[in-house]
Amino acid sequence: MSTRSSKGTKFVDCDVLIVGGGMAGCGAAYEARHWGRKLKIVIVEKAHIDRSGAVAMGLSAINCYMGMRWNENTPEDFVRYVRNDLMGIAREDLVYDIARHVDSTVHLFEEWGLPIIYDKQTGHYKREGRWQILIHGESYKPIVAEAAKKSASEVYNRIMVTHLLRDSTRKNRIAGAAGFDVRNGTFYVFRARTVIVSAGGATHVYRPRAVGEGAGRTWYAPWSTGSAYALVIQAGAKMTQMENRLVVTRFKDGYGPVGAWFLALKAIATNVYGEEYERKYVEEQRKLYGNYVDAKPFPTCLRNDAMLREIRDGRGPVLIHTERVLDTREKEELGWEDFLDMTMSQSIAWASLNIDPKTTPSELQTSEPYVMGSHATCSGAWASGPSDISPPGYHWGYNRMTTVEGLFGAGDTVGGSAHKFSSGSFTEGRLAAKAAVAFIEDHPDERPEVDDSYIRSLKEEVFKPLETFEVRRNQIVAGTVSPLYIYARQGVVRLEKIMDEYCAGWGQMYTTNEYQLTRGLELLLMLKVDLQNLAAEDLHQLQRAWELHHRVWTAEAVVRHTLYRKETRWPGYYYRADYPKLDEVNWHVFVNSRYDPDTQTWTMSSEPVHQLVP
Ligand code: SFD
Ligand code: AMP
Repeated sequence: MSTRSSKGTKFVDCDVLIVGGGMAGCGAAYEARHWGRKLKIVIVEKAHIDRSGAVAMGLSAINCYMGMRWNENTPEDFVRYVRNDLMGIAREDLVYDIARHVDSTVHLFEEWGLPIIYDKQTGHYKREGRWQILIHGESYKPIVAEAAKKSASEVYNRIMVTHLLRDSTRKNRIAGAAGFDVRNGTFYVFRARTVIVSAGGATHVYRPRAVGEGAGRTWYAPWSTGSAYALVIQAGAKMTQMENRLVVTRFKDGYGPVGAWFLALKAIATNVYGEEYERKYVEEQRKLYGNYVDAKPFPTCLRNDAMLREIRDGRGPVLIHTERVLDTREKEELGWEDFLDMTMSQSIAWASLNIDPKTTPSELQTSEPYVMGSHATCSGAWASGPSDISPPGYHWGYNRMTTVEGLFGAGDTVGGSAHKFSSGSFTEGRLAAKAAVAFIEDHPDERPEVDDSYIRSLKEEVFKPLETFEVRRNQIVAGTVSPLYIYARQGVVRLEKIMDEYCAGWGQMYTTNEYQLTRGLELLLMLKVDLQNLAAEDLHQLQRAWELHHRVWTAEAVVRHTLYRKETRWPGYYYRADYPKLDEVNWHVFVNSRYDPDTQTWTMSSEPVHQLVP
């Protein structure tokens, strides 16, 4: 190995390893310490835990709060909401489990110093909508991280985890994780008795609306790179709902979220002729997608669908009438703070485009697809549910354990249960950690077994892009063009093009068919071959290279799932043009997949959807 890649190797042994110190990871550390007072709990985070993950910039609302102490909602109400919003398909055991615990999480946040806004008249938290409460959330992440730092035995910042470690003696048992320090290139091997993956969702799998110099601007964090999915897939965990990618309606160009505007400020959206369009297509939608059109609130994907119909018919852009609702100082402040706390780019877009929201409506636009398990979609690992409520098939011993023994997930990592948001993700981290501690107590003598030869070959693989650059750089044709290698940036652009054009990106109005998906999969597999020739000129580019690997694994799962589900279940997220209807008879099921790391083959299956709440 060259001098560039031959930095030292550090070994860390621990009981609970948390991969990703975002919302779910912080929740996991906090709860693991509560139940496992003497355990060694380690967080490994690729950025810095104080400002990492989707909440790095702050948030202006907590979107999952029941309000049970004021009898505002019950967990059953929440399950019905999530089920309807997901067009009938939800792991109700997982959703219920979050709902019954999430309020206690929010109360902890308040105790730790997060300013939550109160309604002066009721004395309750001020509601944005039925499930959402308003916060002054610029410092949300550092506040939550402080509790996690106090709970963890050690926090390793700036270490990107590239691989999970499988136990060398017990098949299907996790043994830890490996990665590298993005600042000094040290190779890290974490040997762990249990691993909780909480590494967030995925952006830049699809071509973003913002390109060129604006490419870093996406709604979900550009540093959410699909690690959660790639890591657990390659460890052999079963996945679910990877086809259920998220398309969100956002303020154009700045990607400002719409929730506060629709729910708290009661803004309306119209087509360019001033016509309200949201319910205009209900009867046509009913013919295609059934009685889900009667759900209240109107499902997120159907709202997107109505908007896309307007745009397809040339009545776009759709406009949100901010100018009709900012009639008091208080409302104006709420509107600006919504973006300044959470999506500053939107305020900057307004300023730079000469838009004053008090006088001018703003254009709305549907985003590029993201892969997530915590917003209005639920891609991720197929996880065991809680023993008291999960029916057979949904429960195999430990809450939030994947199908790999000792490997748990939380937040965006876990599939089947949408609408967790920040508070639900933290809560799910807590649930996973409690179960991980129980797993350790039930297996007191099990220690991870990892072969030295496995570690050596992994290290070589991780640093290979640096080696490739060093050895082949003299043969550059011009600029960044080389016949012998590709850079991460070139690879990500190629990935985004494939996914946009073949797997229902915005460039195809979110539409695809079997031919396109089959061809898209072929192109992805060719890209995977070329990834063997990724080159990185420094550690920053090495991180980009591994982020690309993770995005490509995520994309492959998305394509395979989309190919398998022969219906259009979530119009507005994507359309299977060859199966344009929702098919309740054959496809009211979860679509699951498993990649077998030993044979390197994928198996697709479907699992029943059990309705638990009437
Ligand atoms: O309105 C590795 N979200 C909102 N949630 C709310 O509750 N209220 C809102 O107002 C929200 N809005 C919103 C939201 C997100 C964003 C980006 C915007 C607006 C602009 C959603 C929540 O933020 C989201 O649901 C949770 O954060 C999900 O939690 P989690 O833990 O699953 O993901 P994370 O927080 O991103 O953390 C992941 C961590 O993993 C690290 N990581 N570490 C080591 N090795 C690797 N290979 C790694 N890969 C990733 C990351 O650095 C990160 O720390 S609204 O628009 O919906
Ligand atoms: P967003 O700002 O789009 O991320 O949404 C924040 C929260 O508000 C999420 O819980 C959304 O499901 C919800 N939401 C946003 N817009 C609407 C709407 N028009 N009707 C009902 N719920 C909405």
